[in-house]
Amino acid sequence: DKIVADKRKEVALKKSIIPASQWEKSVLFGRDRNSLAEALRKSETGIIAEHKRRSPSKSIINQNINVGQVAQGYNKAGVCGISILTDIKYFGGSLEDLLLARASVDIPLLRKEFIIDEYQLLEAKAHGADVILLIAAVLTRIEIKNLSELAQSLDLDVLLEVHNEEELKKSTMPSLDMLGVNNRNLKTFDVSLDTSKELSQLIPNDFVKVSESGISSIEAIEALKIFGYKGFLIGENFMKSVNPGESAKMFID
Ligand code: IGP
Repeated sequence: DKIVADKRKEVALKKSIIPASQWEKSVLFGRDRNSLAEALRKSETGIIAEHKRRSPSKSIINQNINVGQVAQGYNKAGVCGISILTDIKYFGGSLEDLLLARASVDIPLLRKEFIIDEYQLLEAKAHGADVILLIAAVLTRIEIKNLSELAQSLDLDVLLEVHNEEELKKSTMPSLDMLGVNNRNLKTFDVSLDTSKELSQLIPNDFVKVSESGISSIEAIEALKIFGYKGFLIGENFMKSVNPGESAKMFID
């Protein structure tokens, strides 16, 4: 709740400094669709690797590496896509990180952010994102509909994140590409892969299923695949290493 309240203030301030019309101009020159959902459908490994310097649950993870190098390392390892945290206050990320990653690799990039406003979708597109995250816990069904439809019109893939059955029921709709189950409870920070396993059979098959957070072994991925998961979002386990790309490579080779 605190993160979302801060995010609303941040977006209001940004809008007063750089109007949406400014980003709309750069969106005109944006990239064609580069679908993460498609990449995951075709992939055997399905790794989405994350750039995350710190988090509210773990404080500092890795402050000392260059986002461009991390992105290149992940790309070389053969990941399907890269998630870039752009929240400054709680995760130490920025839109500049997204831009720097974009300049370094061509594979799908996810803007990892607490999205509450259409303005952030224009920003995402203008900074080279291919995919946006929508978190069901902080949005109403109508907000999810409006944001996901706008994202689709901008050629952005949509990953919708849920943590329980109620959020899943509320948010299933055709304008989503991927359904992500967050194994971390954002209110208590408890992590359990059982969350993905329990919710898997409730996710309609037309969505690519992604399991997010707390994944730290190949065995865990193999177990999740049995439940129909095609995508695995991994942050901390790679970022805590001095060479995140090398760590990701061990999950792929
Ligand atoms: C990665 P982990 O446990 O591998 O570092 O988790 C990712 O799933 C996590 O960073 C995340 C997240 C979020 C962060 C999932 N959903 C929403 C911020 C906001």
